[in-house]
Amino acid sequence: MPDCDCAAYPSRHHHGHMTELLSDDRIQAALEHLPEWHRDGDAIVREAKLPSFPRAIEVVNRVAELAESADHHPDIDIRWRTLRFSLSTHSAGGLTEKDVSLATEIDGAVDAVMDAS
Ligand code: H2B
Repeated sequence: MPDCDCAAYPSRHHHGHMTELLSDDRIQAALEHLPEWHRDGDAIVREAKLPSFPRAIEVVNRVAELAESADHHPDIDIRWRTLRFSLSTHSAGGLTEKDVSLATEIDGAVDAVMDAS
């Protein structure tokens, strides 16, 4: 696999390498597509309230699988049935496309468990 498929992107829409720090503008643009998320300094954060503690843990387990697959891991705070996810790329010292991508996947996990509840 090439380590970049830059050639696939028109230059105006080039999103850079997954591990590059994002500009403030790119973070703002990404958050427009992630309405559940807000920026908190070098991280993006969302909370999700599930119908029960076991359902919340189900979300955590799904996110654990997604994080392992991506080799990118969120901070997770569990308070009964409310979860708080905080994403940042520690190796880069801030936000990268990896965080945007994982945020999208976490939304999918929350929605799937909500729909099953
Ligand atoms: N997760 C996050 N959020 N930031 C990192 O810098 C990071 C990670 N580094 N998961 C990964 C694992 C690194 O330790 C491995 C070796 O790629």
